[in-house]
Amino acid sequence: SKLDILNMAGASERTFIMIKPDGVQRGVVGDIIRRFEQRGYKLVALKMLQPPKALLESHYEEHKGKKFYEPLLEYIGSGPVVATVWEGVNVITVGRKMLGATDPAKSEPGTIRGDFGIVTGRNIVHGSDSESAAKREIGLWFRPEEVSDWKHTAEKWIYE
Ligand code: IDP
Repeated sequence: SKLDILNMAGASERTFIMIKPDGVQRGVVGDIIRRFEQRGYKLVALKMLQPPKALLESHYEEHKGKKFYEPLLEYIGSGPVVATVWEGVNVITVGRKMLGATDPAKSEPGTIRGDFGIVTGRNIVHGSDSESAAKREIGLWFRPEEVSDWKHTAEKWIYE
């Protein structure tokens, strides 16, 4: 129906969520993935990798020259990360809410950073902050064939 189409609008929105090396070391990879799955979002790409420096330089290019830039590259490059792409209505905005504020001290309990982090320099997880950032970041971290198109059988129980 028309309503179904309306309520499904934006269902193909995608965001890039990365579990940082501290999230991996702290053993919260499964918890973070579980939160997005249980919310109803669809996992369309997932890999663990040791991020190459050039990739991190591109990913964080907007922060080049800031005082936290070098420590940031060292932190994210210090161990494997888990890179994921999630799909669903408003996933970019809702994903950022699920992450919490950049500074875990300002993140509400119940958010990922508010539950697992204390300081900005070890804030567990990354999430795209806009549509253009999401497109750019997904393209940086994944080849097109690494992103799966699949149908959620529960879709009609997640969307009206
Ligand atoms: P975001 O990750 O919430 O989008 P940004 O301002 O884009 O926040 O910063 C990117 C990342 O850089 C943060 O998640 C954090 O890891 C790191 N960062 C930002 N500001 C600081 C700082 O003042 N000290 C240490 N690390 C910082």
